[in-house]
Amino acid sequence: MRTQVGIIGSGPSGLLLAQLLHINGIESLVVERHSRAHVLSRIRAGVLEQRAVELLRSARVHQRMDREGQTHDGFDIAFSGQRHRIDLTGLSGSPVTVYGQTEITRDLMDARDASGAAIIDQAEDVCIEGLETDRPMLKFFKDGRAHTVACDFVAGCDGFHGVSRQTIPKAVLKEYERIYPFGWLGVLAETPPVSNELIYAHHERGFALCSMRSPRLSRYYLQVPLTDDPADWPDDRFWTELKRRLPADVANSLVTGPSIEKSIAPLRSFVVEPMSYRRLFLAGDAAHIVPPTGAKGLNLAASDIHYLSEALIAHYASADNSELVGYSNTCLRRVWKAERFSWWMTNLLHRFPESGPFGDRMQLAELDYLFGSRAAMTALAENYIGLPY
Ligand code: RFL
Ligand code: PHB
Repeated sequence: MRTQVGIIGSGPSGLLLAQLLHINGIESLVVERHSRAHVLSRIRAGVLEQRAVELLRSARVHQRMDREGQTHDGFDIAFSGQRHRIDLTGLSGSPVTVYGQTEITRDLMDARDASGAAIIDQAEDVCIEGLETDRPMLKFFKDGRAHTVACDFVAGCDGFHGVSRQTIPKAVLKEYERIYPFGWLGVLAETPPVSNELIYAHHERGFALCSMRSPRLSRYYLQVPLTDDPADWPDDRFWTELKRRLPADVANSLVTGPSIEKSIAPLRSFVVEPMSYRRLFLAGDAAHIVPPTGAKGLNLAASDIHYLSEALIAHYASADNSELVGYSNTCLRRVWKAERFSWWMTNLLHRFPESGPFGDRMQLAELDYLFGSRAAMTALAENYIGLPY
């Protein structure tokens, strides 16, 4: 078999790339380790920058998003028992859209099916060979049979634990990492959201976040120790702890109900440089991870795919390789700024017991400063709605 672009991973990065290439007449093959049902069962991101929304529109997968996505002009930060609003649209000129990553993935899978091109799921032992040549090959097993696909290029869209990054010689890569000493316990519940905008809560017992997927579906998070297991958190314990971390008026109006998903995600900052090696291009979580506090992971995946799709289109349209050559540097400038913002927002809002009483006071002073300064709120807003690309 052969294809123009071999894509490893059918998360949002891989599927969006496949769709943008398809629209521009470039053929690709998507190879995924898990089943489609498994990929669609993962509950992840919820907040889209306007630029990511526009990219999904240009990929022609916007119809349901435009119908069901919710426009949010701001969000609240709660601390010391009070709520304070960040007016995103007023401060930065743009809202964000709340539409689940699971729904985007579903829309992209439907578009892929409609295009007649395949997603090879449940592919085993996917690996890349021949990276030192001009004709890299994707190899994998499907239903016990070995397959080899000759590619012009390979896109490593296989997330943090994928094979693509591991295939690049160690000596070429530099990795930057920070692991945070806590995780996020997430709960999805068929209850009306407690507020019509998101609430990020700083509390001495730890961070909490009130988010949503729709007017009937809520998503809540609690900062928990990394040693905790979801089984340690029966629903009653979760709701009780969430209420304790929210201002009284919010806690009193919280509607609780049975959880339909519960999981713990570790928090990590990670960047690999460079994001490409010969004909292999890394995109999304394969190249970088942000802690979810700034809602940047999926949005960074989108900007990588914007740059990569444009670069591949230029290559096939006019043999212009300059964007492919510049891909890693172009992405990394935006990646590092989103890393900085996500790290800052994580440090601002979580409890870090090891930083002691001085650290606690610094957080409160920073929060107090933030809401006393239009300049500081504007800086937060312009990063949250997403830096331009
Ligand atoms: P994904 O989604 O991890 O997809 C990678 C795909 O590759 C497959 N794969 C392989 N396939 C073949 N062979 C192999 N060897 C393979 N290894 C892996 C995997 O099965 C998978 O299908 O990466 P992608 O596409 O780069 O997308 C990145 C986003 O998923 C991620 O950045 C966001 O979910 C992060 N994130 C958020 N981002 C936002 O922009 N806004 C948010 O509000 C937000 N909230 C979140 C988040 C991530 C969270 N978790 C669980 C980490 C909230 C949470 C709790
Ligand atoms: C979510 O709804 O899952 C979500 C929202 C905002 C974040 C992180 C996650 O910062």
